[in-house]
Amino acid sequence: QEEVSTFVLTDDEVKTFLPVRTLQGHKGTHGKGVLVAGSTGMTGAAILAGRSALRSGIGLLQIVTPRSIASQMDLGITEATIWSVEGENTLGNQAWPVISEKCRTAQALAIGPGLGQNTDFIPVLEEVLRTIEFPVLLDADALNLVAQGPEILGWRQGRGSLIMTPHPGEMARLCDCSVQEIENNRLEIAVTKAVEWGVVLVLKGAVTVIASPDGRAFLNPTGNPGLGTGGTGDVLTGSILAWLAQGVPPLEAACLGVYLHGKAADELARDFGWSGFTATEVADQLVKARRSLE
Ligand code: NPW
Ligand code: AMP
Ligand code: MG
Repeated sequence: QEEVSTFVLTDDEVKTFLPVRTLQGHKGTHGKGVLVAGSTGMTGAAILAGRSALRSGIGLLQIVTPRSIASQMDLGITEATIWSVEGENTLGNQAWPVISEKCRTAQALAIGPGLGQNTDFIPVLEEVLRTIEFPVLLDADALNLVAQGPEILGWRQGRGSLIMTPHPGEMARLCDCSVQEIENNRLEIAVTKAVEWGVVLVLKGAVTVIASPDGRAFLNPTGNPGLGTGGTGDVLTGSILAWLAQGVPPLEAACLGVYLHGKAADELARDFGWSGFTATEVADQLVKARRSLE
């Protein structure tokens, strides 16, 4: 059995991943990201991811969401533009033309928070994997749809990079095994799958593992059990999307997102302890967590 090279993230290392701003920078140079998220009953997941992307400094955010929740999204996230897709309460194959159009001028794409699991969306995921040349992040229900046929990940080979952010439940579905098997062998499974699928794999949990397709693994020392509350994973997705859009390379963007997300929660824990802060507060704290590294 080969030994895995592991590294523990530190303030000093992670701060070197932060993008540098110039005096001339504007919303056009601070990164344009597309977020595909939300369905009836899960508007919150899309709003949380969007809010977090803004708190992580994205220049322009475009959200693709079903018509059924578009007006709620418009009110729930003032700064983003909302692009609605006709059809059901959950995005299906009609989403592709809208996503493809919005991606023409973007630098990063994230799909999944509160997406729902309409199997008509699977062909859209195939198109995304096959044709989008910049970094793509898959989370939540996008991962649950991939789990129905993980061979579609093969479409990505030789194209832009792919980042996946499963929690242990989603990872168990992707690997067709139990949550216990994942938890008993987190590091090795994360690295094996990152290499096999050729992706940056973020296996979330009490010590999140960020595994690189080259076989290295980074362990995240920040964060606390207060993060065990609805919506915090959606916040992580929005933050990584923003770092990708700002031009941070995929592995570094994943490390930066995970580290700052945990650091934000640790700062909240100073006031509140390990419970009772919300995903919205974690998103809003991200900006101070970043500031503390500069
Ligand atoms: P168990 O119970 O231990 O066997 P799901 P979801 C496991 C959206 N959201 N360690 C655990 O399994 C998301 O974006 C919307 C160990 C648990 O039962 C998705 O689109 C919100 N096990 C959708 O909801 C706010 C762990 O996984 C199961 C684990 C469904 O996502 C909430 C749960 O996972 C939510 O973000 C851990 N650390 N973590 C909104 N306001 O709109 C998870 N598990 O079934 O994939 O459900 O994560 O809630
Ligand atoms: P999700 O299940 O997708 O909402 O994601 C939950 C988020 O909370 C992930 O970023 C996890 O790493 C984080 N998290 C959950 N429980 C803990 C814990 N006990 N310690 C540190 N982070 C946690
Ligand atoms: Mg989640």
